[in-house]
Amino acid sequence: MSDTIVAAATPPGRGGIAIVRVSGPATPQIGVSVLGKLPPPRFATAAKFRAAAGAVIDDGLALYFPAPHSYTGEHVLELHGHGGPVLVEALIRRLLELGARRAQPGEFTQRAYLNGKLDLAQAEAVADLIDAASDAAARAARRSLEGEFSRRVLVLSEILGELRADVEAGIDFADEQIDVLSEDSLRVRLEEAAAQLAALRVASRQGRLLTEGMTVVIAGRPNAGKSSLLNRLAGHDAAIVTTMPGTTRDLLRERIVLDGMPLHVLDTAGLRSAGDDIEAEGIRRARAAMAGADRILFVIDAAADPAAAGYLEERALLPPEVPVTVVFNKIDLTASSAAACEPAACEPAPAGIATVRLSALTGEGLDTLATHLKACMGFEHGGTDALSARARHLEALTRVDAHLLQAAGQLATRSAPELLAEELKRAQQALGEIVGADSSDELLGRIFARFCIGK
Ligand SMILES: Nc1nc2c(ncn2[C@@H]2O[C@H](COP(=O)(O)OP(=O)(O)OP(=O)(O)O)[C@@H](O)[C@H]2O)c(=O)[nH]1
Ligand SMILES: [Mg+2]
Repeated sequence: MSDTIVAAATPPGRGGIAIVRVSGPATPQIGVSVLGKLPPPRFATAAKFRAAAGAVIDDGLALYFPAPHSYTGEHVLELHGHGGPVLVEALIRRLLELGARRAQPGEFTQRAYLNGKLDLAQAEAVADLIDAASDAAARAARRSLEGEFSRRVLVLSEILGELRADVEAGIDFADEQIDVLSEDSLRVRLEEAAAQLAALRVASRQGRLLTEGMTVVIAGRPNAGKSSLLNRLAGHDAAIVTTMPGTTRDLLRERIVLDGMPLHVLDTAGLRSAGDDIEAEGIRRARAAMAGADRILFVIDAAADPAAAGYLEERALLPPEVPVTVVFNKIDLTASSAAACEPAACEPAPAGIATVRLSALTGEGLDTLATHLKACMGFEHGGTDALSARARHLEALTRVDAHLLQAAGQLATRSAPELLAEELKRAQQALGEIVGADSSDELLGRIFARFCIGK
């Protein structure tokens, strides 16, 4: 089907060893030409890598993996040579001369996917594993790569498939007065599927936070210390801080890695009735940012507003589905510091809301905030349940959820079984997109372009 591709599998630059990898139908001939003969399958064999005229380009180990027992499912040859960029390039040029072409980013993994070695979610997990910025993210990626995510998607799809088959059988035998929709077992099975979906969504949402990073929006009244908190988290003066309320007008984004945990932190304009059009636009942007956040840090000036009235007034206007942590800032100005704060002596925390007390000025309490954010991401437990997942997976799962809700509604109102079957079918299709049951070239292009060359 395909060309034979070549790329360095190790990163560019100097190193102990560099690995050049070849995959495709012409691999055996290319191997013979460059090595003299093919090494026995899967045995590391010392060899000289030769130019056309017989001169030695480099020497090292050669490994041959005949199809289909290789990473890509094709014939693969790995040449392990000395880790010098000039040697690597000379070797690649020699392999190009023998008929290979340079691989595109992710092309080895794309071939593994096309040859059925991995499904799409697993292929994406390969990239997540390579990009993992923390142990927890790496563990989540490994679990997805091993197929746990895909397995759970497929199990769910099977359950829905069986349900649909039963509903459709009911349609076919409608003459015989079997009222499928009245059957309690259908409802129970649908509920069971919905419960499995809910668990899968939790695990993958957590995985996405670990790999793509949690988006945290800092919001609150003017002058509460939002920009000071951003600067403290970023470790540099990203935002302008002044004593004047209304200093921040626009959104400010910082990408921060907190103990290996990726965070996208957004500073926003203080929420109040705007003084002018610029501020009004800033506040509109602040609200839009909050709606797209994984968590809102609502900053309170603990000295000026110990009862968090600013939050309580604003509460009804915050996006209802986004969790909030109320951050009492400026505790250096209050009598009780974070450490000395007895729960009973603290300001009454708004009921049911997580609170953290800190001083953006002195840095006190920042570690508590970090621990809190890590706990929110499931980072503390090493993300033991997390499955690395992408935004596109979550979006598909959300659609599955919507179809199951529709299906449950149809079951409850005993509407036409055809409608119920259709919802189940659409739910299954959305699940299929995750593992790549029928994925478009455009989607594949987008996914694999994000890989490094040589993977
Ligand atoms: N004492 C003390 N002052 C602080 C603390 N955090 C911020 N400030 C001061 O509070 C004032 C406002 O801080 P900013 O960070 O600009 O507040 P903001 O919430 O971004 O304000 P706007 O952008 O106007 O909405 C500045 O004078 C800061 O130095 C703190 O923890 N302790
Ligand atoms: Mg500000």
